[in-house]
Amino acid sequence: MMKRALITGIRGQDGAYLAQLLLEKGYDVYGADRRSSEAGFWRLRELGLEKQVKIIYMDLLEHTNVVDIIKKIQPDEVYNLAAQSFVKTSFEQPIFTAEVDAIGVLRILEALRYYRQEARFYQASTSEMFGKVQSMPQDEQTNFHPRSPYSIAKLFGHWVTINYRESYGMFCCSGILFNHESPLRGFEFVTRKITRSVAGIRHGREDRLVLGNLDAKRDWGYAPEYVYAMWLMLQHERPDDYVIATGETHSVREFTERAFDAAGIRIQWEGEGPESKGRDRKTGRVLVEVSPDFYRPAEVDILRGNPEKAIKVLGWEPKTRFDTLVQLMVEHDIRSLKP
Ligand code: NAP
Ligand code: F7E
Repeated sequence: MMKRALITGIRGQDGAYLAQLLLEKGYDVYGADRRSSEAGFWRLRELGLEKQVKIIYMDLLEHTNVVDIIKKIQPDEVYNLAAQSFVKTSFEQPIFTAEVDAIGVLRILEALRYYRQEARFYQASTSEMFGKVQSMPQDEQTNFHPRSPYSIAKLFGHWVTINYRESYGMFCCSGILFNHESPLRGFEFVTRKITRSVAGIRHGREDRLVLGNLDAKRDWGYAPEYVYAMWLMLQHERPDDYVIATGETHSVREFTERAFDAAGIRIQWEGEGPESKGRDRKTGRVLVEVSPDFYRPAEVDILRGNPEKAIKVLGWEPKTRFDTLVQLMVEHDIRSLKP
């Protein structure tokens, strides 16, 4: 029989790639959307999947709605990808973020406990939970020190997922995923903001790129490989938690430099902190500036994950390395912004 999967956050980056993977594997895919005034699903459309995913309305804030959907669909696998996922916004909307990213997880788990206990459940946890890192690199044993309302809410989601596994024997997995990017990444996240702007500058449509903290470092991987890890977790005989990462770390400054390189523009840096500037080596024109508007009240300075457990137990492997990732995102944006 065809397996039935329910993906929350179907409108997001990971929702689209996971839907693609599950459809290829022959699943019946239900995509939960909270409904917005924006018609259509641009990411599903970009992957040619708009007609293949069955869209249903489900807002994680609405308990009866969540219960109703679980009762009706009776999914075999549930992937909870829905979240207010932008860290900066979580400082401005901490309560909303906690409602969705923390209590929202519990709403799904409660619905499953009552109406579909045999379903396998994936929770989208995050490297942001490591925050002010306690050791390098971070793995499943590393202590958490979250630095934003987002990561604090996600920490609740992580622990409640483990708790439902331990309390009720439910098949619940938490994937601690490090940053993963792609041409479907939201435009407010730093990688996409950079690649989009670099493409705009290359086509003469934009003047300059304004960023926040250039010295923040992240472990950036390629999103399609990360959704594959989610699926692997739910296929394993035992539910568990896994770190998914590349094991490399790079700064926002390096990402920016590589992105301009990929567009054939060499950047020369000058100054420090908010005074930093990036100039075109050839023309001397300022192409990158810093504005404290993009700083966060508390920053996560550096993240680097150790995916050994996922490699050994799941047979997962990070394939796309930093340079290739930057290159493919820039090339995509240059193509798509072409006049
Ligand atoms: P994304 O693009 O921001 O997608 C999240 C989706 O959740 C959005 O489509 C959003 O709907 C939906 N959503 C927000 N509030 C909701 C609510 N109340 N009810 C139902 N749906 C709601 O995020 P992503 O990058 O695909 O990430 C997927 C998940 O992994 C998220 O939980 C994120 O926190 C987590 N994560 C991401 C990364 C990463 O690097 N990408 C790393 C670790 C963990 P709208 O489109 O209507 O806003
Ligand atoms: O920031 C710095 C910023 O917004 C990365 C989410 O998917 O990954 C993501 O969270 C770094 C931070 O991602 C700008 O201060 C500098 O240090 O791309 P980001 P994030 O906060 O790491 C994790 C794993 C998730 O779980 C989240 O859902 O870049 N930075 N200048 C900037 N960031 C942004 N957005 N914009 C800037 O102009």
